[in-house]
Amino acid sequence: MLIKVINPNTTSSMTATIGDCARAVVGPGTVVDAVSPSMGPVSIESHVDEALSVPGILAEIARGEAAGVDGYVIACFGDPGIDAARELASGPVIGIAEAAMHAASFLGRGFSVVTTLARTIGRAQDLADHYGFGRQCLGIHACDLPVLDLETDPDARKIVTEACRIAVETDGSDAVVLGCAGMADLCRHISSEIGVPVVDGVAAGTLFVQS
Ligand code: 5HY
Repeated sequence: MLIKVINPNTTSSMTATIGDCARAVVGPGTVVDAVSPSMGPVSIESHVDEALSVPGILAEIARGEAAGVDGYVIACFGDPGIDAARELASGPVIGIAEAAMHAASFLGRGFSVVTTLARTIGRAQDLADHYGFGRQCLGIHACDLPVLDLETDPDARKIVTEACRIAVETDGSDAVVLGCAGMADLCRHISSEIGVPVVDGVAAGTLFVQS
């Protein structure tokens, strides 16, 4: 099986991390192709960024269809272009927000989302409502780190971990959803630090496509 994981931002170091996290969960015989579009924003932190990322995503879906890809993960928490991508693709297209919220709903009565900047909270809330998780999504918290700082700030891991801890305490939630694909590699560490299941949508989405 061939799964194409599309990082809609054009930061290739983040795409490499996302690819590693997807490959870590697939079974033998499944190949993960992790890509970022050749055009689009370096990070996606607004509705404008999301809109600008869509043409590049659709180009990657079209390329994937020609290459015989079985299914796709859109690895950005705003799930940009998901409906258009599904029109182009013959197999499943899964957004990481949708995947993570589904996975978190299996872990308890309610989950918190920890995102990057406060400006992305509205989109995450809209998606929770749209996907039918409005009641289980108990809170959405920003850790105030811009997306690209996840890779460069030496305190990033600590900052996201503490935001997750506070989210669980504040919301009384049973799980945390990481609200950015750039946090994928922090998932295991945060879960062991705070003692609550933490869901990374890259892993969840990849596993949903594989099944
Ligand atoms: C993401 N932006 O997953 C979103 C997350 C965010 O470039 N990859 C991005 O902060 O909205």
